[in-house]
Amino acid sequence: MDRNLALELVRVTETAALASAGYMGRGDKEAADQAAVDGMRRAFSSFSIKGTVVIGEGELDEAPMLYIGEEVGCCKDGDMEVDIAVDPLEGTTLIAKGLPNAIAVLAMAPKGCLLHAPDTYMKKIAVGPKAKGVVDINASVKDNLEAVAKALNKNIEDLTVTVQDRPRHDQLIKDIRDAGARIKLFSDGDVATAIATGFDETGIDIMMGIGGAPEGVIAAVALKCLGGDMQGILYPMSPEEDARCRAMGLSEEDVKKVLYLDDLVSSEDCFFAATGITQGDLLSGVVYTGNNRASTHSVVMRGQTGTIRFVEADHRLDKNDTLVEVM
Ligand code: VTB
Ligand code: MG
Ligand code: MG
Repeated sequence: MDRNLALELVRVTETAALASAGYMGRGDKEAADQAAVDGMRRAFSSFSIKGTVVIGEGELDEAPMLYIGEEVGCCKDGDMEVDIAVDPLEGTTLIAKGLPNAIAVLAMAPKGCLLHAPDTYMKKIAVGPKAKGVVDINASVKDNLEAVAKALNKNIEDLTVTVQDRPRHDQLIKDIRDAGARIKLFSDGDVATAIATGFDETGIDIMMGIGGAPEGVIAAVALKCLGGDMQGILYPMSPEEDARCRAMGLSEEDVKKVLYLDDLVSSEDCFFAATGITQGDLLSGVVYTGNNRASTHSVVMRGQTGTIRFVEADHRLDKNDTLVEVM
């Protein structure tokens, strides 16, 4: 894929972030989400790819935009066929309350290279590049923490594990505490915390726990670009979720299989982009700087070369056609 697509991708996540940031603290998850979806979709319309959404806002009947199967991009002859995974507002509750780590995010890979994850939960473990190859999602928490501590040349007591604050993680949290590691609980947004494992300055070494399967695939693309590691196991928690797995042709046995990084995203030729909406561990949020301006902070990664770019942008809200249209 053309390396110039990286900047195009950032435009898309920036637009989604700017479109939804105004809803911070309004307590209206749906409106913020809709604004992000509208912004992202409009930005896609001038992006020269032939893209198909494989992870999106849901099935056509429940999601009018960025639904699974929707074609995006203004494809011209010769444009590359790509699969796209989007979460225009990852962390709707976070923005509704003005809490940290809401991001606009998307991932892209050649056609057929992203796992078509059913809309169920997924058990996940993610680590940065220094701990690549040492974790095993089926090993005990203690064994994984020992292995990561060794790889990072730290004591277990110095490790920071990030876990979503949910009752389903009570045992996991207890096991991490018993092993002696530090924990950073987060209320929502495990894409942002998974990515944070790839950057020393966030102080986050491992992300563990059960979150969304679609979010798992998106995070996996980032970890692939970063040279980190991630494993997942689908984790349906209701009969409806079991049915979604069956509908995608997955048997009970298939569902239990460990999904390695290469199963989640099977090509190195992938891209990942995220823009902060609220202030986060890695990315700043949207800041309204006055005089119709707003600043954004994004990260864009390319798997082929491993280049990671941080993009700080200053936007004129009244001059950008796409934004004027969606805001
Ligand atoms: C997960 C997580 C997401 O929502 O999907 C979570 O991956 C849903 O978990 O990052 P609950 O049903 O327990 O709320 C997010 O936190 C936000 O989309
Ligand atoms: Mg979403
Ligand atoms: Mg989400």
